[in-house]
Amino acid sequence: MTFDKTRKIVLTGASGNLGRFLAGELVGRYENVVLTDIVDYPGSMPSGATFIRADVADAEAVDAICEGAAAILHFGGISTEKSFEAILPANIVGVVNIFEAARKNGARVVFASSNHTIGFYERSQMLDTDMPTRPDSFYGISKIFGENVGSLYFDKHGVESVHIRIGSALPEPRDERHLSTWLSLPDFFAMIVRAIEVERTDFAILWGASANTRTWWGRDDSERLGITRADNSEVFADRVSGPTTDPVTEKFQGGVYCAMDTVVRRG
Ligand code: 15L
Repeated sequence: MTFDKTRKIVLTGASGNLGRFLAGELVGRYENVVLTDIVDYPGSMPSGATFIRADVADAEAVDAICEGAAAILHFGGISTEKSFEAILPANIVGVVNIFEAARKNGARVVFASSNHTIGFYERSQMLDTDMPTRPDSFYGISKIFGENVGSLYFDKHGVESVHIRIGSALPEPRDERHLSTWLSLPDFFAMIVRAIEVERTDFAILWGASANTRTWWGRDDSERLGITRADNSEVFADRVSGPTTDPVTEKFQGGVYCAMDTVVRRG
């Protein structure tokens, strides 16, 4: 069955970098795109989209925005390492609110997970998504939490979700690490479209990376979902910056997140 493009698609985190890219692409394909973020949409809104300012930690607001949605693309919350106090409402409470709204509306969730769920694996290791997680930050823990909420809501309530462990989604890779973690924007959008439109996903995890020669990431649910990747960072290999001088950053897949001292400094 083909996906009905008039159905409502909600995008949280719409004012962020990836959110703005997605918003622009989504309106070209879907007729009822609702954008939301805790901050206003910067610049001009993609034509045809509706914007509602809201905090994902506010369950009532999330419920109202998601009413009647077919898919909720959850890119809201904090997207880098921050204090646990900051992560808690934005990424922990927020993701539960999203899945509750999905349950009430029979919606599918596409979750912006991250490579920081596995950041403390060494760069010499090839990973599959069914290997144990190894977070490198409170941020990474919050993304593991989101994946686990997805697993619970599928098993308990039948809510489908696709969790994309995004590597480095950028127009072009900038440094040597990105040659392994890069996700081109066209590959990213193709993944999102498939995650929204494929007949059935159950609970799925994808590596959010292109077909990079230097990848650290192997098996995931791509085949089951019919996802293919067209781009390879290797074409940029002679243009990226070299390694840093920090041995921890260079040893682990999460890079600088592994080297960061705890950001929790009270008082
Ligand atoms: C992420 O999850 C972050 O949101 C992004 O800012 C980058 O740090 C990216 O990972 C990365 O690991 O390159």
